[in-house]
Amino acid sequence: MSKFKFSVGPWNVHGGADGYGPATRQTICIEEKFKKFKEIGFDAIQFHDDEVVPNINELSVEEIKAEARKMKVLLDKYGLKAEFVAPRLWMDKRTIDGGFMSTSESDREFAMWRAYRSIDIARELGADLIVLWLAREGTLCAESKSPVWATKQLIDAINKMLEYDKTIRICIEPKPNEPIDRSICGTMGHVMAVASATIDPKRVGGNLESAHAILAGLDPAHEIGFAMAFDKLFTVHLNDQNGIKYDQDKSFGVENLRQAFNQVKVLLENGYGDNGEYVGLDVKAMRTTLDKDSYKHLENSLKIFKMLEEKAEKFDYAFRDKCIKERDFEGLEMYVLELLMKG
Ligand code: XLS
Ligand code: MG
Repeated sequence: MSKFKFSVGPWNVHGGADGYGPATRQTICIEEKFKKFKEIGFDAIQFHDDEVVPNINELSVEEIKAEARKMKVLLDKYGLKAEFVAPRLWMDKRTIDGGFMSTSESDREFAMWRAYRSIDIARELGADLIVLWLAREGTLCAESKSPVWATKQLIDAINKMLEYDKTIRICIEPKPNEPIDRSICGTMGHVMAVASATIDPKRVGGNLESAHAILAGLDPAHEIGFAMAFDKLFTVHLNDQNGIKYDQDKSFGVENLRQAFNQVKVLLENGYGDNGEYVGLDVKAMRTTLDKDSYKHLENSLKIFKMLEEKAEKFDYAFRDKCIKERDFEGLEMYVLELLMKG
C-alpha cells in the first residue's frame, strides 16, 4: 500500500499525434478517462484551463466559472479531486511569442487574462494551485528580448496573480528547452530565485518534471531535493527520458531506474505528501501503442513507482552509515544495485 496520493492529467491519454505524423489512436472522452483513472488508482486530476473550459476564449468570466462548476460535478461523480489548473499559454495565436514575456503588450494582457481565469477555474474546482509550464517564455532570437526584462516580466506576472487571489499558490514547472530555444526559467534553481523575488515567496514554488531535469543535464532527485530544502516542492511530474533529445515523457523509471529510485527515495525521506502534495505523472504512450493499451503507460508508471517505494522502504541506512564511515562508496553503490536488481 503506497504512502502517496497520485494525480494525472487528461492529456496523458492522447491519440499519439506528434510533430511528424497524425494520431494513431482513437480520441477518448474526458469522462471515460476519469472512470479509468480512478480504476487505475489515481486520486486527483491535473487540468489545463482549456481542458476544463474548451471554448474559454469565447466566454465571459461568469460563463467560465459556470463551466468549471460542471467539471466539478463530474469529478465528484468519480470521487476525484482537482490538483491544479495550468493556463495553456502555447497554443493560441496570441501566445506565439510567449505569454508573460511576449514582445506584444496585447499578448501579455491576454496571457494575464488566461492566468486569472485559471485561478477562477481552480477555485470552482476546489483547488488552490496554479502550475505555470513556461512553454514559449523565452526567445527564438536571442536579441529579441532582454533576459533581464523577460525575467522581471515573469516576476511581475506572478505578483499580479498573487494579488488577484490572496491565498492561491503558484508553481513554476521549469524546462530548459522545447518549444523555446532559450528558456528564461529552465531549472529548479531559477524557480527558487524567481519565487524569492515575488511579493509573497511562501506561495510560490516548483513542480519538478523528471524529463525536464534530464533535458537540463541535471539529476531529477537533486532538483526535487533542492526545492524541498526551501519547502517549495508543491508537486511533481514524474516520467523518464532517454538522454538529452526531444521531450519524451516516457513511463516513470523505464530508462533510468536508479535515478527513478532516488526520486522516490528523496520524496519518501523528506515527508513529501504530508501537506497533501500529490505524486503527479506526466507520461505519454508511445505512438506505436494500440488503442486497447491506451492506459498501459500509466499503469506501468504507477506499478514501477510503488515497486521502487518498497525498495526505498527496505533501504539499509545502517549499512549506508557504515559505508560512509569507511568511505566505501563502491560498497554502497553495489548495495543499491543489488537492492534494485534482486527480486
Ligand atoms: C510539457 C509540460 C506540460 C505541463 C503541463 O512539456 O510537461 O505537460 O506539465 O502543461
Ligand atoms: Mg509536465
